[in-house]
Amino acid sequence: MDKGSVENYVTYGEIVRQQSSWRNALNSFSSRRADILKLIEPFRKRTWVFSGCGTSFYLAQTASFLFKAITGIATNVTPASEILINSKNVFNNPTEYLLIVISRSGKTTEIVKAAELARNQLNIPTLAVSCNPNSDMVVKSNLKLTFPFSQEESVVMTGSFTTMLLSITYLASLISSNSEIETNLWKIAEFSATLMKEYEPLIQYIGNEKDLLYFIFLGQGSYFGIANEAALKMQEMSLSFSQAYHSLEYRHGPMSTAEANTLITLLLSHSVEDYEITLLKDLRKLGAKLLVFSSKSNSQIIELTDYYVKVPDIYHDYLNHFLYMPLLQLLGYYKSLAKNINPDKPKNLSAVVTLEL
Ligand code: F1P
Repeated sequence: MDKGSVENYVTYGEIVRQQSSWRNALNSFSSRRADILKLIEPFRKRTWVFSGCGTSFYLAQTASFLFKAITGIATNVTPASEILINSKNVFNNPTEYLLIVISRSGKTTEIVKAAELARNQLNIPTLAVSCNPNSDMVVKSNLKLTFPFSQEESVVMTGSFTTMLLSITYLASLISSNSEIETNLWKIAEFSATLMKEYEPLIQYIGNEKDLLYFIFLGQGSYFGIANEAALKMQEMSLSFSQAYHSLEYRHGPMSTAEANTLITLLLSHSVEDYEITLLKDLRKLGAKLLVFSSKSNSQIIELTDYYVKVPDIYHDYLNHFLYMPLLQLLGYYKSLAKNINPDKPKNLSAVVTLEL
């Protein structure tokens, strides 16, 4: 497939423009820095419960883990549907909560209803994170974290995922006065754009591998949400069978289905790398193809894997997500093109999923 037709899809444009969305968001936040901090101040002692649906739920998983790691504030994570169906279990102790409602559109039924339930019946304030500042979910929320964003036309969420994650990470850096993370957030766009150019040919090559039919994504900690989101991108765009697990969980049963047609993508973290290298050795024996994302140059990893994406070793487990995710989105994208599927029009999906209640 020639480059011209590759770039014809809306989804592609939205994947490659995301770094400029991050810069726009940071510019906007930095001009409101003091105001944002002032608004958040009264909620520091609460448990922050991150919630969303689909991509926004996987974002909540990553954000919940990262936010706690950066700020030390207690967090929890739940799909919005659980707040509707099992609210007593989600909010199950006398702790004071803040509910963080995440939604690109601000219109998905479950998250809109969860926010209403929290505010109106449980007396729990909400912080809305969204790409649509005019949505009811945002307008009615007690607190808002919004930013300038050219709305995505594509059904699948790409730049919206990373830009909302960046917003939450920025907020965490402000709350914890972590100037290193804040400074690095400004640099990450350039690194990510460079990395995308460097590795896009490899990702396209893997996407074109006709024999690869099944896709597994593995990650620990904050990378688990990224693994889930990578699996969802692969499903939505290329209609391929894909799953995600906590990396070491994969050995406890799921690996029995691995075969030569399987691509296992391992998102390596700093903190548990020794365990993960042992895992890699086990995965090597399965006969599947391996793709590893890592921020360390490790000859052992290189020997053990088929494909290797090496990201700069400066951001560690706080910011590597912004280097991994755009390439993982491209993997789903290129697989869809290889299967002659239109990535802009996922089967059975619409840009906003609503429930008739
Ligand atoms: C969430 C969501 C996405 C999905 C599709 C439809 O929307 O379900 O996860 O990929 O785009 O919408 P939102 O609540 O973030 O707008």
